Amino acid sequence: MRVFTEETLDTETIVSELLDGVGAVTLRGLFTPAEIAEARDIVMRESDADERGRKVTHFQGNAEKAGRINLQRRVWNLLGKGEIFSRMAAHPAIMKVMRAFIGSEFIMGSIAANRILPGGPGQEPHIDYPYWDFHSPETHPARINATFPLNAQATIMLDPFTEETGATAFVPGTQRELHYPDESDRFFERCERMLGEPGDTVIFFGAVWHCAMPNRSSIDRSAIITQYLPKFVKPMEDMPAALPAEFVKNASPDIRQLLGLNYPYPEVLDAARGGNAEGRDAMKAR
Ligand SMILES: O=C(O)CCC(=O)C(=O)O
Ligand SMILES: [Fe+2]
Repeated sequence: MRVFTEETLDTETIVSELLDGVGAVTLRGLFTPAEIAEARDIVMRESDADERGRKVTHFQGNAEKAGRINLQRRVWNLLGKGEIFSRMAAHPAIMKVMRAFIGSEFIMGSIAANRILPGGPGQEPHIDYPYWDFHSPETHPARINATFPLNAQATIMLDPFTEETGATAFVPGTQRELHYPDESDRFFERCERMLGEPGDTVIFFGAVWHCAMPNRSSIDRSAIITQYLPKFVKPMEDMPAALPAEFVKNASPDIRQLLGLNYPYPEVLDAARGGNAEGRDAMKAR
């Protein structure tokens, strides 16, 4: 995986790496140790309080069957749980990459933490929202494909991501052919790992086959997992509904964009302000 810093950030190369290359890149040095420690403290506190692992999670069917789902815990709605998460979501380097990859008016579909406790289980190999149910391709449009992206993921590591701790596994290049991996794809024989240190940020196209892996170490493995989407894709989390009204009212322009507030549809058009609202002239007036 190629590594970029804010100084060497080259969005053209990153876009082609995500679409035509391995499907993932590392951004290094975006966050200070103090910022990572602050985020980690909140994630640990919130997930310690969820001892039974009662929050909804995804791609954990086997762990649920085995009664081990509490060793992998999610913390949802992070924007409401600390200002640090707004800073992470709207980091200028991440914003720059996302604008180039999924369009300047992109939104955020979800921001959550994924903590895998020592002994915790891995996930089913999968692809991410909105492709996450592509195991049933007939529910998607004819000829849908991955020549252009409908998703981008950012994983901000809060702990060392090693083979032992359960660093995310992925099969390089598999984003090029839109396909939900199955047994015959031999995912676990072919996969590589998204390795890194606390503070490293992996940006990947969610169409690449991937999954969290079991944590065989004695330390926790947590990350902030943010999903970014083109402006017209229905987000996974209803963030404006989950956040306090005050938060939404006082949100910065970048956070407003990420919350989808710049793109007002669906709207009750029968009750909307009259006059012309779309078209080149309307754009100019905005
Ligand atoms: O935590 C990880 O390593 C990956 C999580 C993931 O891919 C997901 O939940 O969709
Ligand atoms: Fe995923």
